[in-house]
Amino acid sequence: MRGKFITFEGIDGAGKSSHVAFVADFLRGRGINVVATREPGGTPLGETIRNLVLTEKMHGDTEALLVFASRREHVAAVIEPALADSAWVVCDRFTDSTYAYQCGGRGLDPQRIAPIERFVHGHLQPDLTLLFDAPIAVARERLERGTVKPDKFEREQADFFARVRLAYLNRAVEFAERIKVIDSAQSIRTIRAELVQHLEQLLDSARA
Ligand code: Z5A
Repeated sequence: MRGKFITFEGIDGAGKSSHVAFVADFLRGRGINVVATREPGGTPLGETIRNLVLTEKMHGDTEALLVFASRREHVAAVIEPALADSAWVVCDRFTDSTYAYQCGGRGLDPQRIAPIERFVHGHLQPDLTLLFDAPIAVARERLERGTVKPDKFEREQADFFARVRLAYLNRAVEFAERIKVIDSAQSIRTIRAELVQHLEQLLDSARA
């Protein structure tokens, strides 16, 4: 049976990456073969593109095309083969990030992105997207606590993140069946309990 595709989304510092390993371990505990990966990245070529996107100044269109180039390689080399092999794929960011960051944040017209999305993965959409949502101030405070040097996106101003957050929340309304909004200002323990509920539902649907 084909595996399931779960994606994690949210503004920088919302806390999504903290939960990727938890979700992967939970599913492994249920006997599922899990591939945990990320975007941009997930392949050697994708990681090279990630480095460019996170460090180089570039036009918003170039940024969008690069993340989709990384994604095309990722879908072909990692995601599709894993799903076909019955593994579940847990992916830190996917195309919702492009609509949120490049369209919401940078102002690209989503109608220009949609044909590229169809070209790159028209046949594939996540089965479940966990959107970690927190007020900008909470996310900023968490990022500032970290010791890693901020990347190009993390150096953006609060209004950029406000637009990214709004774009995410609008997509959650548009794709309410797929995108589940998690209030990530809550404690990690409370969030994990909520994640387990969503995963149990997906496991039920996989068994049905
Ligand atoms: N990007 C794009 O522009 N277009 C695209 O199509 C794609 C990506 C795919 C890299 O992503 C960048 O690529 C991204 C957008 C762009 N922007 N940036 N930067 P990334 O996922 O690698 O980068 P990130 O969003 O900055 O991820 P992150 O650093 O892993 O942050 P996070 O996942 O939101 O948070 P975290 O690391 O899990 O947690 C941050 C801190 O908060 C950490 O100390 C935790 O211990 C703490 N934390 C987390 N949750 C809690 C709770 N609930 N309570 C208290 N403290 C918490």
